[in-house]
Amino acid sequence: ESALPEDHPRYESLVTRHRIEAGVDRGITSRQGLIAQGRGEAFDYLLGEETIPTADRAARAGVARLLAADHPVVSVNGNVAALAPGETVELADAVSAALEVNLFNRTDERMEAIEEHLREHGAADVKGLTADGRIPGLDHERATVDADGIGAADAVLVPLEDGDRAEALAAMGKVVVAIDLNPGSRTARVADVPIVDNVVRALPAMTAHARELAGADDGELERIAAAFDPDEALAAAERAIREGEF
Ligand code: PTJ
Repeated sequence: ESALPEDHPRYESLVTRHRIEAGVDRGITSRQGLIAQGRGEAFDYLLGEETIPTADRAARAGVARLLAADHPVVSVNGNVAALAPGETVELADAVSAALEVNLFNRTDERMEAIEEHLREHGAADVKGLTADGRIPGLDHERATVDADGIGAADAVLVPLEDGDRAEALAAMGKVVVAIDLNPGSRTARVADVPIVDNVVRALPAMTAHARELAGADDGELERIAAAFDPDEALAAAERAIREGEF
C-alpha cells in the first residue's frame, strides 16, 4: 500500500484492491471475492465513491437495530476480513455483537485463516468453527452456522453477502442489516436495513453512530429504526446512480 502515491485520483480504490489481492494470497479471500470486488467497485464509481446521505441514515438505523437486539451477530466473509478486519472487530465491540465467520465458499483452511486474522485485529472470540447449527433453505456448506451464534441471533449484520443467505436469514425472522453497493441486489432488497455503501466506509461510520447512541434508551432506538424506510433508501441510491443526484 505504501508504494501508491496518495494524491492519485483513485488512491482509495487502489488501496482497497491491494487488500483484496493480499487476502487471496493469504488464503483469506476466495478468488470469487476478486470478482465480487470488481462488481462493487463499479457501483461505487457510479455513486461517486462517497457515502450518500441516505446511506448514512441507513447506517444509523442499522446500528439502532443492532443495539436494540438481544443477540446481534456480525457475519464475516473473506472479502470483509481482507478489506476491514480491524473496523469489523471495532463495530462488533461497539454494538456488543458476536463475530462469526460465515462463508459462501466454505473451507476449513479459510475458516481458520479468517478466525486468526480477526484475532490478530483484536477479536477476543470468533464464532463459526463449531458449525453445530443450520440455516434452513440453503445447501449444506453455505447453511452451516454456530447454533449459539447466527443460529440464535435476532439481528445479523451481513456485509457484502450473496443474496441467498440474506434471504434465508430474513426468512428465519432475523433482522437483517446489509451493506451492499448494489441497490438492486437481492441482499439489499431483502434487508430490513440496506446500507448502500462500501464496507470500507460504512463499518467505521457505523461504529461512530454506535458510540454516539451508546446511552440511548430502547424508545429512542425504536424511533430511529422506525423512521427508516428501506424502499425509500434503495430508491434514493438508484437515483444517485442514474442521475448523479444525491
Ligand atoms: O468469502 P466467501 O466465500 O463468503 O465469499 C464472499 C463473496 C463476496 C465472494 C460471495 O458472497 C459472493 O459471491 O457474493 P456476490 O454474489 O458476488 O455478492 C457480493 C455483493 O457485494 C455484490 O452485490 C457487490 O456489488 C457487493 N460488494 C462488493 N464489494 C463491496 C460490495 N459492497 C460493499 N462494499 C464492498 N467493498
